[in-house]
Amino acid sequence: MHQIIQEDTQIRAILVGLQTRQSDEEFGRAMEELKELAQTCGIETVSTATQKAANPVQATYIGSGKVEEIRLAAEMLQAELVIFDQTLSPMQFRNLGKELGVEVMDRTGLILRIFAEQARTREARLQVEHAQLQYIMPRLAGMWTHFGRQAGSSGSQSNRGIGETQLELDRRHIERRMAELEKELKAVARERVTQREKRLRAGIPRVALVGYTNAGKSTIMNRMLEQNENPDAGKKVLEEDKLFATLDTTVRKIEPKGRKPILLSDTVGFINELPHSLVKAFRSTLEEVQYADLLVQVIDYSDPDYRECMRVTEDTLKEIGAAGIPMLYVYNKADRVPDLPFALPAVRTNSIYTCAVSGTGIPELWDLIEKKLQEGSEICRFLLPYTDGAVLHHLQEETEVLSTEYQEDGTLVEVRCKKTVKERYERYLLRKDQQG
Ligand SMILES: Nc1nc2c(ncn2[C@@H]2O[C@H](COP(=O)(O)OP(=O)(O)OP(=O)(O)O)[C@@H](O)[C@H]2O)c(=O)[nH]1
Ligand SMILES: [Mg+2]
Repeated sequence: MHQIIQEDTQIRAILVGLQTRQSDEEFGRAMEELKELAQTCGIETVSTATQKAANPVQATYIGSGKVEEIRLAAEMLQAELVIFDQTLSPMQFRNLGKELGVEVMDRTGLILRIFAEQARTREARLQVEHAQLQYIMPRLAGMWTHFGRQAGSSGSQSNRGIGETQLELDRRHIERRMAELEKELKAVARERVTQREKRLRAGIPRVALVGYTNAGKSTIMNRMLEQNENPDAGKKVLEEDKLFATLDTTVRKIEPKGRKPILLSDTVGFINELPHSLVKAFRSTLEEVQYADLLVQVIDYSDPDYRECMRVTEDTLKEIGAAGIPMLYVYNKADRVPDLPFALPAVRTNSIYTCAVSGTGIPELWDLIEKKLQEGSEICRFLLPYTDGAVLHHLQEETEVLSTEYQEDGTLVEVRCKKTVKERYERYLLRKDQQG
């Protein structure tokens, strides 16, 4: 077998930011995040260029003087790539590529590339490829790109200066591939729906970990898995100091000793201005969040910008139709905050401060989750006629049965259940005055 010895192939890039409405501080942080995104992709930042302007220039995003300055810098610093902080229009892409003479990328392209590199499961791969193709389509003419190759287009390097025929061929090729992907994605989503329905019927509450990327969601998932009565029941998930370490939703049943089981899911992290095509592509995996009984928002409390991250998380939740689900706040990485005025874990009604790496606060988080889940449910009594045996069976699967009594006119069951379940079985419900 051959072993391919790779040279150090870190790509050298110049980052470009245009400060329009943001404050200096906001802009600085956005540029810092851009650098981190590049680093996640194995791209080395050799220089950063910024400009202040009320609006982007329509043709080239930044002013022509700045373009020239960057072109010279790229030459001098031997940069092969220039990355822009905002999504460029297809025209800006084309023009900048021509004028700079090196590869051009924008923030969306960068995020898509990270997703492509990290995608592990078949579904994530399909979703990312679809989002990439959607992004490439209108930009085909101006790209000579890594994407072409990754996404299976026949374009790649040849995109530069190619004739219309080649472009047309590429376009048709991409359209065909996108249709194929959509078909496959539908099939995978159907499989997942069946699995979810099975779990739904089992009546186990579903809790989803959500939050900004790198906040510590997967670490918390792993600490909670360690509390499993049967440690083999839940394989660990990947936790890593990296943006978008998690792309796939993992659902695990956790049954800690002396506690009720829950279904816990770990999901993809959010980021400011997550490309829309990605949100759309990931919508089906994020359904686990949409159907959760409780959301646990994990926050990197050591990030000075954590409030902004919370805003982004909540906006994204709205976008995927998961607003209005009860939520707990976990202020994680509290160990990295100097001079905390309280001891860990400081438990509040709706929040807790944790250090997930050491496991500080995890048992208390369990307590909070249990309490919160109970809040959303109530104790009801149903009288089910013996002729409706199947209904009794469903009810037992969907609720937590507290007692069962066989009476003359049917089975009297007392259960703890969610409001939606109560409404569904309303006709069997015993009113308060019948409950004596
Ligand atoms: N100091 C400290 N580090 C932590 C804590 N929790 C997590 N980390 C570290 O933060 C990094 C990211 O953790 P993950 O659990 O992968 O974060 P995530 O939210 O799942 O991130 P994505 O999947 O990339 O969105 C890892 O290197 C963890 O070891 C904590 O409480 N304190
Ligand atoms: Mg993760």
